[in-house]
Amino acid sequence: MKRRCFLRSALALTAAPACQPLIVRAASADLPEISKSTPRTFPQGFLWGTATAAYQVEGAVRADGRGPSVWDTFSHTPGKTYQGETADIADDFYHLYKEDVALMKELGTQTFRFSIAWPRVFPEGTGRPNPKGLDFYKRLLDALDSAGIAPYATLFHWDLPQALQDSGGWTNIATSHAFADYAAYVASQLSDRIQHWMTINEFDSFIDAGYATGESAPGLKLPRKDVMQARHYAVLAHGLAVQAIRAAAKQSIKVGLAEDISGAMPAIQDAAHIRAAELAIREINAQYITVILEGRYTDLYLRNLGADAPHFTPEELKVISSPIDFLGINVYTTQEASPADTPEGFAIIPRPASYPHASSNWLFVTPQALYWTPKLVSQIWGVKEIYITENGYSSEDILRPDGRVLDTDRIDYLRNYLLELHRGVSEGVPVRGYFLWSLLDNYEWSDGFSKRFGITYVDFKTQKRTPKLSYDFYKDLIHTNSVV
Ligand code: GBH
Repeated sequence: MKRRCFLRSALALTAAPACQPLIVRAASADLPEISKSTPRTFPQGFLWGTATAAYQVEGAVRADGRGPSVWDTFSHTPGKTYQGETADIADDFYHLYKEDVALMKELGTQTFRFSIAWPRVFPEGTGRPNPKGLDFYKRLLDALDSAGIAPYATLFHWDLPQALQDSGGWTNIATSHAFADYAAYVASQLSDRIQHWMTINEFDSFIDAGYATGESAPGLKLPRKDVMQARHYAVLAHGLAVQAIRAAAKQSIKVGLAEDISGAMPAIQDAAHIRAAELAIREINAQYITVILEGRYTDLYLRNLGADAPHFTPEELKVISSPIDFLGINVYTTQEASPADTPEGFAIIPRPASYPHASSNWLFVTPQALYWTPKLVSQIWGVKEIYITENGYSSEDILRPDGRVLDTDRIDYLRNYLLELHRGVSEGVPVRGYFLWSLLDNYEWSDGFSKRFGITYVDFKTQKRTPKLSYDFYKDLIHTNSVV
């Protein structure tokens, strides 16, 4: 490509026709020698996928007997979400799933992570199942099957049936048992077609944000003691569901969960900082992944909580730590740890104000998170099978008059993160697959539609899908199984 052409189009976004080649994807055979000579190739069989969640994409909130969830209530309450936006329609994935599976097929992904909406299957949370609700997932599985894409299903991605919230939601142990019953039922119906199951997605986002800060559904601000108990009932629900899924399964299946582990990485790479990051990960996640993998709350966690510590029994801790087959971790960002002369033995370094972030201001750009988080997790707990169940970037995407979305910042983010993932995998960190969040722009919870995470642009008025430049980037990456 001629340099003059590059400069001209870099200066003026509306490229002159002579510069068209700039945005035409090169066939891999045309790649310059330098790329060919330095491919960072992933192991054969490494799985590439995309991820979504029911409430964020499905829409059709009243179709076929679906009951209301806490997110319907929350998003319809004035002042709770960006411009009062709800996911009543979202991406209308409920009706357009075939088109979206075709997008996955074209992309070349081998896997798809989605969630099953509890209120579609049990509109009241418990009681009589609603076969029509489950039928949607059967249709989706049919479409995935014909496209040769393996399903990875999450049973709970924050859409708690409102009826359960009305009797206390996660502050009531009955919800943990209701979740296990729901999990058993779905596994009995779909385990012949789904091999990989995740119980729960990201505890912090529906417990701490839902019951303590009130930023997420159900939007409560309860006393600390109640929130600590809710945390305990949520991990208990996970453990009960692990057992229930295994008992109900019709074939040999694998059970795990998807957790946004609060990451920590060494601020600089020396032994003392690496040790500090290990201590930090274990302690900051004491209430969730640590108790799940160790079967006990850390002393420090219980001590710091004092009278607000949760009530629990040894039997419950056994259930919570039921063996899992794989660990899914959602990796967006991380924090830097350094050694400290305190009981914790580590300190988290406050972020400088100039720290770069995505369109979502919590999403600090830390490519090394994809190296350190899985590496430290496998080091601390000896986890043998890890999936990156989410990683992605919100960008101020613009649909240009020529119909393209040139999301170069997302490409840069993905390339840098995946180079770090490659570094870890090459060293033997047992990551088996990666799910990009997300296939589609979708309903970003309390941020409504204002934050776009997709590699496919969605016009929420017309439901038209437009693959972004990052879709082409990911497609090439999957085809070559390498980051270049
Ligand atoms: C995931 O959560 C979700 O699983 C997914 O549904 C979501 O769409 C996606 O990522 C993108 O957000 O207290 O201001 O620092 C992301 C995890 C979101 C958890 C932001 C922590 C912190 C907000 N996080 N949140 S803040």
